Amino acid sequence: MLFRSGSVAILGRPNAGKSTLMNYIVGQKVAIVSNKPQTTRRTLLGVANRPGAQIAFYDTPGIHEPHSKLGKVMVDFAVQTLPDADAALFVVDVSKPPTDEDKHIARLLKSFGFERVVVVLNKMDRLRPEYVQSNYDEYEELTKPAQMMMTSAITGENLDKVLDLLVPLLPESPPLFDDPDFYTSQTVRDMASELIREQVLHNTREEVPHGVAVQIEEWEEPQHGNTSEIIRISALIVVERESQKPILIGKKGQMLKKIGTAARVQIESLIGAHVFLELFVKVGEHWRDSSVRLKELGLSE
Ligand SMILES: Nc1nc2c(ncn2[C@@H]2O[C@H](COP(=O)(O)OP(=O)(O)O)[C@@H](O)[C@H]2O)c(=O)[nH]1
Ligand SMILES: [Mg+2]
Repeated sequence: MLFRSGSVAILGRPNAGKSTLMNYIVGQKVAIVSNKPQTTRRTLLGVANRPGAQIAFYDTPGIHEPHSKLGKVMVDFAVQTLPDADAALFVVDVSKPPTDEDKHIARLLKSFGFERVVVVLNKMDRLRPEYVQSNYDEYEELTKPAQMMMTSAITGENLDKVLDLLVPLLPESPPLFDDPDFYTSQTVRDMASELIREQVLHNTREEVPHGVAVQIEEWEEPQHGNTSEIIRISALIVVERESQKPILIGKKGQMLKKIGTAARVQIESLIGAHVFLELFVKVGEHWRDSSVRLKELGLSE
C-alpha cells in the first residue's frame, strides 16, 4: 500500500489556535494552550498516525512583532521550521479579517509556495454569519492558490478534511518514526514544566503571563524497594519583577497552591503516577532579554 510521511510546519499569528489544532489531531496534549498570546515558546513536534500516512507536525510560536529577545528567538524558531517542511498549515482566526501579522506570514509562505500550503480558517464556531463571505474572500485573496478549510480546533470540526488535503502534499515514504506510541520529542520534564506554566497562564492576568518561565529543579523517582510510589518534583517559577511575586503567591499562598494543585493533577495524568509537587517563586530581573538566562531556561540555542 502507498504510504506517505513527512513534516508539516504549523504557522500563524499568536492565538489563532495552532496548538489546540495540533493537540486535537495528534490526540495528545503536546502543547499547552491558553487565551494569552505567545503561549508556545519553542517549536514542538507532534506525530499523527493514520492509515496510509504519518505526519510530523511542528507547532511553532506565533509570528508577531517581537519586543524582547525571547520574542525574537520565538519568531526565529517559527520561521526556521519552514525550509525543512514538506508542507505547511497556515492557521488563521477566520472570525476576524486578516491582520498585518497574517499578511506578513502570507508573504513568508509565498516564497515557500502556496501549492504546498493548506490554509486553516479556524474558529469557524465564532464566525458571525454576516462576515462569512467577506472574511473568506479576504483570506482567499491573500493565499490563493492554497487550498482552504474552515475548522474549529475546539470541536474538531473538519480537522479530518484538513488531513485529507495535507496528506497528498507529503512525499511517498515509510514512517519517519517507527514506534507507533511515539508522539513528541519533549521529555516528561519539559512537559511537566509546561503544564505548570499553563496553570500560571490560566490563573494570572496582564503582564504576569509573558514574564513567567518554569524550571524543574528536582525530580526524584521513588527508590527501589521503597513502598512509597510518589514522585517528588520541585519547580521554580521565574518572574521578571519583584511586584509579580506576591501576585503569584497570593494571599496566604492561596494562588500558588491553586496553581500547584491543578498542575499536579495534569502531571499525574501525564506520567501515570502520584506526584508531590513543590513550587517556588523567584525573581529573574529582565530574564526575557538576557541571552544567558534564555539559554539556562532552554529557550535559545
Ligand atoms: N472558539 C474557538 N476557540 C479556539 C479555537 N481554537 C483555539 N481556540 C482558543 O484560542 C485560544 C488560543 O489557542 P492556542 O491553541 O493556544 O493558539 P496558538 O497561540 O495559535 O497556539 C485558546 O483559548 C483556545 O482555546 C476554535 O476553533 N474556536
Ligand atoms: Mg501555541
